[in-house]
Amino acid sequence: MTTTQLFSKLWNEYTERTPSAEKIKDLFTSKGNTVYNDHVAFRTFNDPRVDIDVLAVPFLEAGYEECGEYNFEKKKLYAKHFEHMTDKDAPRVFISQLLVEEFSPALQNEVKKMIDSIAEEELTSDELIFKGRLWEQPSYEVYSQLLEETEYAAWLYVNGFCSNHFTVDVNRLDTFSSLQEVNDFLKENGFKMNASGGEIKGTPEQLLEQSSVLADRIPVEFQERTQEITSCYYEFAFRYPMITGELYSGFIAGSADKIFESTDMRLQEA
Ligand code: OOG
Ligand code: NI
Repeated sequence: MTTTQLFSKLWNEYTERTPSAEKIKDLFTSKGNTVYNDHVAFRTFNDPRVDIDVLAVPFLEAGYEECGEYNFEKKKLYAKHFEHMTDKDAPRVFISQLLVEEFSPALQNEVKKMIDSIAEEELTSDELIFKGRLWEQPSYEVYSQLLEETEYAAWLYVNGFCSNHFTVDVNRLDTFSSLQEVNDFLKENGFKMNASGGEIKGTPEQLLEQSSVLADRIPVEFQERTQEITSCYYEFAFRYPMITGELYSGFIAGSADKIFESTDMRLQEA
């Protein structure tokens, strides 16, 4: 698959689960902007059958290379980011994985059950990123138990493998010149921002400012009952130039730590 095909397939599938993203993109377009993506992100477990390196395969095949790694000690996550070697318009890719062995035996067992139930042909398809949930209908009880230990695992249990957010490249918007302006515009239009750690994460000195809306909610049919659960969210990134004059291209772990919380059900009512 070419890079363009890859991201248009991901976008179609993402906006089905995240109608707010399509609405926000249309709002920007209607104001005269062309919307480019700064990056797209994925979540997974560190089991070698589905880890970062497995999810990265379609991107590596499309011409991406590994560019940075990040550790999240408190959330017990590890992440890598990838960039396209030649196509400067291709979005960065951010993939994180949960360090499963650092959690309770009960959680480790649930994760093992999820991955054990994925069919062999799915595991070897190089297309896990499009597949969503590949295990049995979730149980609300299991979901709640996972949520007590880590929101990340609970979210993955329900949503499976998918792009958990696209990110607007704010530098390339024509009618906005700062992230604050973008946030004000989103709030005027009724969208709720993730305020964990402040609405704008990062500073000009760190060369990257980020914000995101709270994740959409979609009805999930659990074994016990149907319940609304967070799906995915939309992010906004503004990058500053380094001394070389080129825009900073990495991520900031301290900011990412708070961006992860955009899917946290417990922020929704706050
Ligand atoms: C990723 C959160 C981190 C960023 O841009 O720093 C991130 C996630 O929610 O899976 O996207
Ligand atoms: Ni992001």
